[in-house]
Amino acid sequence: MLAIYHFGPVANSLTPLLCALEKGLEFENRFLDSRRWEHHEPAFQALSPEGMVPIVVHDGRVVRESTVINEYLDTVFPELPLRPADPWLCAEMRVLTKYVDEYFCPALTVIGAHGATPFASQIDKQEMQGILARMPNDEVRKKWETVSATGYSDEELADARRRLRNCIARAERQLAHGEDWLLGSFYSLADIKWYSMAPALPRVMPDDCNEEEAPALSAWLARMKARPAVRALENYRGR
Ligand SMILES: N[C@@H](CCC(=O)N[C@@H](CS)C(=O)NCC(=O)O)C(=O)O
Repeated sequence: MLAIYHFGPVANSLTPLLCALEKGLEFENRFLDSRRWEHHEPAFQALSPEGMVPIVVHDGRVVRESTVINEYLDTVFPELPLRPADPWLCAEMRVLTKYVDEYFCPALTVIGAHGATPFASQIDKQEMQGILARMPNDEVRKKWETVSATGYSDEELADARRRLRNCIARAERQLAHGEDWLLGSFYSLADIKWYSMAPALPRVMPDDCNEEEAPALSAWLARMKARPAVRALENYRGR
């Protein structure tokens, strides 16, 4: 039995959902409503002690970390492989997924979390203290402390945007080969990982991520959106 716990088809949660859909896997949809703080409930934190999504439970064992989860799924369910057989290409793929984990995701998180300021800042202060106290991960708690107070500063937002401009440039360079996918003709876990973040770019960076300024990335986004598995993600916005 395979179950995917997620916040819906966005950001890190999208990663295992899209992998499972691409591979045609059957899985239980365990949607958690982040706005109701369902990921802080004891039953979920028994599976995910950091109180974070996504996780998968496979045959009674928990796998955490979206990039690790996808490599696990591709190993355990080897049909329709999403990692290239060539070791060098596979190393390139892992450089691309690592970049998202270490650089792209943290930068986008600042902008995304800042966007939640209107939601978080209207929560009663005392209630928010209780919510913050239940957050086991210090970085996540610090983020919500910031967002429930003032949000991020102009300097922090500008720095996040600088990093996102680098991500756009990185994608343009990667796609300069002119083929369909990040590694060339082979659709891989790198495409899935980048797609967990990249759809936000035209919205949050409209001057930098558009067909004129970032033609290769824009065309790749359009190709991704046309994939049946990507379209099927819409079915996972709730329970
Ligand atoms: N490195 C982790 C990051 C997971 C992560 O940041 N998850 C976010 C959602 S995208 C989360 O659970 N946040 C909890 C919160 O904001 O309260 C992964 O790739 O799985």
